Amino acid sequence: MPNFRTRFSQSSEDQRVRAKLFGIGSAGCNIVDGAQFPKVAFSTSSADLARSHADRKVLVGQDRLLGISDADSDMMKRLPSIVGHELLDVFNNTELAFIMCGLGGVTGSVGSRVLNSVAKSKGVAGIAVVAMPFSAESFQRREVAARALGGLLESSAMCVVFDNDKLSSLAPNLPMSRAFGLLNGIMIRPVMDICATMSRNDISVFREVVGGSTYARFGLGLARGDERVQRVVDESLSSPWFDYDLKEVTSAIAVFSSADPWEKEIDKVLSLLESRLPSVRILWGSYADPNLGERIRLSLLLCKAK
Ligand SMILES: Nc1nc2c(ncn2[C@@H]2O[C@H](COP(=O)(O)OP(=O)(O)OP(=O)(O)O)[C@@H](O)[C@H]2O)c(=O)[nH]1
Ligand SMILES: [Mg+2]
Repeated sequence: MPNFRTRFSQSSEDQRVRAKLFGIGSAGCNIVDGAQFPKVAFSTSSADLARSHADRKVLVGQDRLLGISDADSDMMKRLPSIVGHELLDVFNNTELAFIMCGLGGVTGSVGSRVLNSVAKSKGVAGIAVVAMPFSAESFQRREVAARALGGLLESSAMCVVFDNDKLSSLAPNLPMSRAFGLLNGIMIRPVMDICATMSRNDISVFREVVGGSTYARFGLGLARGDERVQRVVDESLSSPWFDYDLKEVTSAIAVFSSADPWEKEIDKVLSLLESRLPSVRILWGSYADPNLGERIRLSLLLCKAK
């Protein structure tokens, strides 16, 4: 099958996709906190919500005033009957829901699946963006995370997975708290880039391109100077999260940005990507980011079958 490019429709600001971020559990609330999008923080712990700057905060628990920091999974499974209307309302005026958390604890692992299912039932495209625990965390956490991931792959339109262990190749010897801060910034990047380029009309093409291969990983390239096109592609494809044969990739979402995007440069980037990703359908977009100065940036989500 030859490569096939599809561009996000270039529409006006008022046609932009209405995206909302959902941070679930302690990690999820941290991940979404800095992002400039409508956001909902959702937790069993009132401490998570107290720290959060989200527009809307949902405390889940039988006693919603006091909050519950030790979530129990039976309670989370009954979530819709407990916070019913609020759980449905949070998806109003939304076409794209980014459901973000660290897997391995109870709140994020169970809550992300529940929210994804509610999004699906409301016809909202749910993109789960999740971190898998470090190996240094307990075996039990990794087991919980692996099970939760299976559920998310079933229920989401796409599930972007960040394995925490791979962070060590990007930033070795970082203390855990700094590593999480770094990861939070990386996890929000594809969200920002998709939202900057995608319009409401693109939801159906997004679903079509991503198709059944809902399992995605992320690579980022940033380059300046001579050969910046070649280097931005090389850097994005050398992401520590692309630790499998690129021949397995079935579709890709590529977002190019620079201070003043230039069609010829974008075309070169796409041609290079196509030469490295045989038989891949690429959904792509571009936008101007004046903060980049002389640099160009490529955000790449590679999708493959589960
Ligand atoms: N990216 C990121 N990951 C984190 C952060 N804090 C913890 N994690 C990861 O996320 C996993 C889940 O941890 P929490 O978010 O604390 O768990 P929770 O969803 O609140 O669940 P419970 O507290 O058990 O109900 C951990 O095992 C870590 O691997 C963070 O600030 N950012
Ligand atoms: Mg927690």
